[in-house]
Amino acid sequence: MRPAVRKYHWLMTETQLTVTGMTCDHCVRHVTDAISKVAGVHSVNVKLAEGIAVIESDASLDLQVVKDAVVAAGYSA
Ligand SMILES: [Cu+2]
Repeated sequence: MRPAVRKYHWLMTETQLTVTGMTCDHCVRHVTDAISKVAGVHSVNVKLAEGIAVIESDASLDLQVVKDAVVAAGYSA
């Protein structure tokens, strides 16, 4: 693995966001799609039972933009 790749990985940040209003896997897909489109997001794992989204992103992620995306999709964050 090249040094540039490792350095990139060190900058990754994991953020947990509480998401309310999800009732089924369809909702999970909506929220996942919405958060995935936010700049800086690398991966997102939405957990229906816990009502959270675990987001792996650049350190520069703007959490307010993520929350706005969730609200725009029809849920609350
Ligand atoms: Cu649903």
